[in-house]
Amino acid sequence: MINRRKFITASALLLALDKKSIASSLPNEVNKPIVISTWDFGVAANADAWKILIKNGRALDAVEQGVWVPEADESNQSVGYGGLPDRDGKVTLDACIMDENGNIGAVLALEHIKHPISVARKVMEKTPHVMLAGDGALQFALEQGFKKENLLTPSSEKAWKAWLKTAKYEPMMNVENKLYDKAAPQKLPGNQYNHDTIGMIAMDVKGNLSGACTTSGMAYKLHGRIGDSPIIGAGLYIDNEIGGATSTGVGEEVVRNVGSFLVVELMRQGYSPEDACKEAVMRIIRKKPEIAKNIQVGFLAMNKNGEYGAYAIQRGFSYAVCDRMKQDLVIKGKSYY
Ligand code: SD4
Repeated sequence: MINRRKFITASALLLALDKKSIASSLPNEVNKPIVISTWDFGVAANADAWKILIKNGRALDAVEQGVWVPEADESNQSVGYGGLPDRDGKVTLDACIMDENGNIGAVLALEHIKHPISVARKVMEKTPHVMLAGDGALQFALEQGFKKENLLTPSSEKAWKAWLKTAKYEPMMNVENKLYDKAAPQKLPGNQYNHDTIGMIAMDVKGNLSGACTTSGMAYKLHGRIGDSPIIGAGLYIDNEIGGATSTGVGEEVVRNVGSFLVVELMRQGYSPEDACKEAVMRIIRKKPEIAKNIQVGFLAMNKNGEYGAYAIQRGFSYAVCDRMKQDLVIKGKSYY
């Protein structure tokens, strides 16, 4: 008679072997499709991206459609329609997009167009250029059939007018327990809820990566100021062999360090997504510790296996993940402080 314990051990072994062989024969040892994006509001954006990914759609279409959600959301005062204006009361939008073939498109300081990400895609697909700025970007958008709209909502206008009373430019970031009041951002002094770009990275069923990044930038910035978000390599970078990265926070520090490109290159050297994000954050801190103490910068990254991670200077950075396992996962990113 077969000893019961031996039998159990043997079946457990078989089971383990079986799982292993099943896993290695499955095409999705790689966690795909998958989409990740910055901040809690990424959940809603990911949900729209997922609708495309789950139907075997292209990652590029998924990221474009995904970031449409915060771009159109009037209550979101840091992306697209309803974004907080610059110090002259103008809503100027920055966005970029990058596909699996290294194609890129960006718009900088674009006014009056609700979905700058789609204009960025048109720049990528319909022009020999990679970036269009200001009036030229608007002219191009109108030629492409985009509608001219007023993007300054009454609540953003009110916040700007309140800010004008002191007109102090003090970018305060999403620091946990200090300023973050999602329920009523307009209640913050001078409306300092002036952050929260959406950066999104997706991998489709074919294993191709694309990314999008879109923002109204730092609230009450100088007219014409450009942050990291529309700058390929700074606010976003995709390398279809390695992975992708995106950033949020004070763009000047990200641009100085070519942050997203750095994160991808670190992953190329074997860093995990989280470690790569951490090292990029540490560069910022090491170079300018006095500045870094008082600002927020966060990086989010994904590699070709569908592994992801993030790291920020300050607490309070979160990101959203949507894959076959879970569709509305929000993860608190680790941070230096
Ligand atoms: C910028 N990086 O314009 C953007 C703003 C941002 O979270 O991400 N805030 O510098």
